[in-house]
Amino acid sequence: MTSSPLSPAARPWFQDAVVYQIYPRSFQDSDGDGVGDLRGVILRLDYLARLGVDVIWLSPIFASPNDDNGYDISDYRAVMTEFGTMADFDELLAEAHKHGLKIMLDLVVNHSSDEHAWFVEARENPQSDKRDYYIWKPPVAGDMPTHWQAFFGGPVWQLDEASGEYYLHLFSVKQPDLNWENPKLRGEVYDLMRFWCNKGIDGFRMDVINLISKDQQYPEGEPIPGTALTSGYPHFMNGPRVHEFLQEMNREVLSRYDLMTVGETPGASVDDAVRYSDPSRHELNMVFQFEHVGLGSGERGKWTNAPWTLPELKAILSRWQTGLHNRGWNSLYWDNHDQPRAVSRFGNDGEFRVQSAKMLATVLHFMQGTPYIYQGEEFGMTNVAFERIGQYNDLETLHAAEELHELHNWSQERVMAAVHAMSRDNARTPVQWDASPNAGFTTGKPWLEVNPNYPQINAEAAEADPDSVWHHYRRTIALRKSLDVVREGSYELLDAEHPSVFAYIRDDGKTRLLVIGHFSSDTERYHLPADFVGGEVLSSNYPATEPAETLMLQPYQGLVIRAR
Ligand code: ISL
Repeated sequence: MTSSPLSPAARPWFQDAVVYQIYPRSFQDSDGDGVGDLRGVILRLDYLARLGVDVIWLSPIFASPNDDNGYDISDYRAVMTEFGTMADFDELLAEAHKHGLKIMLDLVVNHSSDEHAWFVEARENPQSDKRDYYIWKPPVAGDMPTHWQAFFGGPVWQLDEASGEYYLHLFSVKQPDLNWENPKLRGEVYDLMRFWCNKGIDGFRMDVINLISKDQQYPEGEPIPGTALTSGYPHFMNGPRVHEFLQEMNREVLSRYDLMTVGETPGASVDDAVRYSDPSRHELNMVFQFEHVGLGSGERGKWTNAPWTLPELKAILSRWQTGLHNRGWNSLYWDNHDQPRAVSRFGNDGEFRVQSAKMLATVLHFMQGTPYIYQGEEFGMTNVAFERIGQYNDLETLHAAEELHELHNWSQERVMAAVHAMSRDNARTPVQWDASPNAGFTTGKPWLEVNPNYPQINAEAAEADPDSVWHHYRRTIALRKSLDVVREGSYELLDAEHPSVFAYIRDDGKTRLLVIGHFSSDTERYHLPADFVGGEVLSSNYPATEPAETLMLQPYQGLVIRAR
């Protein structure tokens, strides 16, 4: 790949795009059933256009029994009944395009639902050609083929009594893995992708796409302490044929349309990401890496929620910045539907909620890559702390709460503290649109309770306040687009070991930017590099800061300074 900047015409549009993720179930309900829907998204297109984003990524909208809220698909060519009809989708796509917004769909093809017609037939009739669309294994010495642990707890193998064979499910029992070794199955996937491409969609986010190729030996994994299970990660993450499959998908589908693609790739290293996103390899545009959101993981995975330090966070993000520069392309995110709210996790959602949410936006959006904003992040939505586990919905949370208590003897208090910090439902409480009942999300009973802080924290109030997190996001989006250096420039981390200041320089030979994020509720003296003294402040979350030799950084201050 060339290191010289491409002319604007030759530049792929994904490099200039800002993506906004919608989790449709929690976004906007239009018909009072308590579940967000496609017509609800149409109602909010003006809002998204005002914010200035370019692309909407819709979490799965397809027919699903909702074991995992749409990440278990029973018909890839139908819209989930609760979300509306195909006519609603067509209208949404047309209306989005009129608003200058592109639509990216969520492609979930590592697994389907066990209620998909393919799996129903495969299970009922082992002789059918659908049997081999999934992964079946006979018992080994009367036991399951391996003891790999599923992402949502328990083993990955489920015994099918009728045939005496096990099927593989890396996620829930209701999410059987598809067998990518079977060329006919791959052909089915490419067909369903074409179905949506022919409607005119603009891209795919690909769910756990780096798990589709399994080590065909199915070796046993490393034991997981305190359980009878093992970790199978090395045997299915970035597996032996994954690049071959993606190149085939690219030839068959992606290269034939004007699409943006991002692969979700837990466990991918920088080098893996280069292999996925180097344009000359014809696979994907970019991937979601997991290292920074994995901070604090421990013996019980994310639930361990151990303390992390700023130098660790800086080291990770900086390694991705320099590692992909001129070799691939980064995606930039703090938040999504699987993660706790960024302002609660990386910022301060109490006294400094507004300042820290703005600072986090600044630190992320001036890096090289395509930024992703998760619904509600743009006005600083926070984690929720429901009192009872029964108020939670997410299957991962519910499985974990049970396992941590019953298998690992965690007290209920400890379990609830972990749930409050890490549950995926932190991201899934309904979007807080205004101060009316249920935050304007629904006129009915919301499927998941609204965060009780909605009278203070909501989109309407944020849009009305020029000093809000929302306006900071709007200005940040516009500012980064006006600066070529954000897209093209090199990245240099300053003061790697500084415990509370995240500072880096972007430089494209014409413009030098200094980006500073202060991760602390104290003040801090910080010395500016000489060429930024007297420079121009392009963005700040505090009033008038003069770039003097020594800056007195305010709590959670975020700044962008252009060199003289
Ligand atoms: O959510 C996680 C950690 O809390 C991850 O383990 C997550 O399951 C993993 O990143 C894969 O996520 C994707 O696939 C899952 C689905 O539940 C997630 O919502 C999706 O983003 C299975 O389809």
